Amino acid sequence: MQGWTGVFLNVNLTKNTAIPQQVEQSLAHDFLGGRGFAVKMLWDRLKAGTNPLSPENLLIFATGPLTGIGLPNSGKMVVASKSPLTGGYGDGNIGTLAAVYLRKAGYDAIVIEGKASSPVILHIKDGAIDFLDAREYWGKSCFETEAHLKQQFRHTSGIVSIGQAGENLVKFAIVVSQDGRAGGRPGMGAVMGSKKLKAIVIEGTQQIPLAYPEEMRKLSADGYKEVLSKSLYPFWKRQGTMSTVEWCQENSTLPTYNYREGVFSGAEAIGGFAMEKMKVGNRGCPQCNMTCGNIVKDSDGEDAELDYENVAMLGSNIGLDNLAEVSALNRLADEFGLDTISLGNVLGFALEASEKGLIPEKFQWGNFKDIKTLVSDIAYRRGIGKVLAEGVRSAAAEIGGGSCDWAMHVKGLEVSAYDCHMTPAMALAYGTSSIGAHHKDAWVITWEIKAGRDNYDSNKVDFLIQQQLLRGGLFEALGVCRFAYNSLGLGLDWYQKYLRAATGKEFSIDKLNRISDRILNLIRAFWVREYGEQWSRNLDLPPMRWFKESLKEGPLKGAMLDLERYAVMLDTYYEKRGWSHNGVPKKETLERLGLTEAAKQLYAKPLSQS
Ligand code: PTT
Ligand code: SF4
Repeated sequence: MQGWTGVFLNVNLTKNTAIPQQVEQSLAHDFLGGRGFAVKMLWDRLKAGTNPLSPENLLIFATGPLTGIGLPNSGKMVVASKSPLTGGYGDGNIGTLAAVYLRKAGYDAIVIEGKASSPVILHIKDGAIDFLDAREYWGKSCFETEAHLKQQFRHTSGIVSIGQAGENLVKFAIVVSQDGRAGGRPGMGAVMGSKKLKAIVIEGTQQIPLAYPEEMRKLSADGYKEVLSKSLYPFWKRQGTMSTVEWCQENSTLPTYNYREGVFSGAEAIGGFAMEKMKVGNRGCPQCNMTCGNIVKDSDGEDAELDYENVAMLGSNIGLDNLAEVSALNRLADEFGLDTISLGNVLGFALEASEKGLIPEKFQWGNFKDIKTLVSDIAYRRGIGKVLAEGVRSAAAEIGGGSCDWAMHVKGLEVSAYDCHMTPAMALAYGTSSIGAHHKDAWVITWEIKAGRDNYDSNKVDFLIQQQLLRGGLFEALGVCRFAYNSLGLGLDWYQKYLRAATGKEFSIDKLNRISDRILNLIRAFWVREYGEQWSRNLDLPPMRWFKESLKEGPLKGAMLDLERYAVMLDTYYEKRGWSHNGVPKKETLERLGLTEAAKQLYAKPLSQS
């Protein structure tokens, strides 16, 4: 099969087995790769109701047909599982040499089940698979683990690992690579920890099968040149995603004091231009010439990586306006393997709970020393850290006092770094995202602000769906980073050309949209299957704070979302997706997309379509 290696590696950590599985061509053509492969495996192989931290759960690393073939931004893969944080479908996208070497080792994906009896490292070198004793690594940070493994396995290996947070089953533990690439927000690191899998080391020496290798070489060289020629390139290299701090501040969308406000008095001090003064270098994913990770010296004098989400969540959202200290928290999160977005949320939640007297601990906004200690307490599940390690949904259920209104999550996944008091389409993007409140599937906020903020019209729904198909569907399946497309303006036709050279097949936009629609519908079906009787359209609501408490500061003072208008927008969204009033894909929708097995299972017993 051209474009794909055509092989998945099925690993069982209980039995110490690794068995290659041939992939049918139809699976590759219908689901492309990445998220598509992941959800298909989870749907087909995971029994509904499986405990996410049990040996039976699957942990999947899946590449796409463009991963690792030398194209711009092609060092990415998806890490997916049933999420211990949300109980639904969970995944993340990580840039790492491990993605490149996985393909060169001859695999499109690794599907891991079981649980090792003691800590283990999975070592893949082409067809040779080893399970190595990892007891000496258990308890070490992601940085220490990777540094040691690099010495042992030369520099021609790709490594992903978990830190102490994953080992201690913190529900928002993430998988880390290369000291700052991080993927799997909804607790993929905890799933890895539950399997006692400390790290995966991959070495690969084979050619990835391509339909037109010569054409691909030329396209690749041209693609790199095209990226360099983009007018936004020089500024991107200077700031990466960091200029979003200033943009959010100007537009009252910078999460501040646990999303109470959209503007922060210390925004300038943590913004892109402040970062530039501290910057000592760039870091990023393999096969990328627009690397976006900004390296600065943190308050301990150590290298730390800054991206927008990290800075907003560990800066304005917790009232911290010292960028060197924000960087130190970010580095700590990378070492422990904690997702920075969820971390900034649980910290903001704890600070507010303390302020309101709902917990006995005394915390103050922006108090770096105490917050730093609290981060360690979360990673090691000590004291109040134990409650927070479960995420804000669970913490709110435990402490009560009306805190569920300001526990900022959707379906259990904490909200990314955009305040939505006055951006209903972005709120709907969070509400209907495939993993909970993440911005990956549809970042519609800049478009929405230009289109008019206080309107809930159906053109917003159309734009949202189009973005979900492109970003949440296509780019999560291709195995490439989306930044060249959405931040520098590399046209979609480039990806169609890449796909043709890789697979020998033509992929029209309609065909790609249909594949994306299939993937996103199967993800939704997975959520419905897992939640069963608990499934409800209320799960597609953003946090109540945005409906109940208006902004108190800034140019949008007084603004908040309107629940009734949001509900109408949600109805329109469901209708356009072919979903029921309850947000469930209709039988005919699943069948139209060729998901007949899913339709059969979901509608095996009468299911309310109303
Ligand atoms: C992603 C989420 C993001 S989204 C950020 S910053 W962003 C946070 N980064 C973290 C980090 O760093 N350390 C840490 N301990 N936790 C972190 N959690 C947060 O994770 C990342 C880039 C970014 S930076 C973004 S938007 C784009 N995301 C892509 C995507 O989702 N798909 C795709 N095809 N291409 C993408 N390109 C960009 O990749 P999750 P990375 Mg990430 C320090 O993991 O779970 O998807 O959540 O992968 O290799 O670090 O690249 O302003
Ligand atoms: Fe990775 Fe950034 Fe390059 Fe994308 S632009 S591939 S996230 S370094």
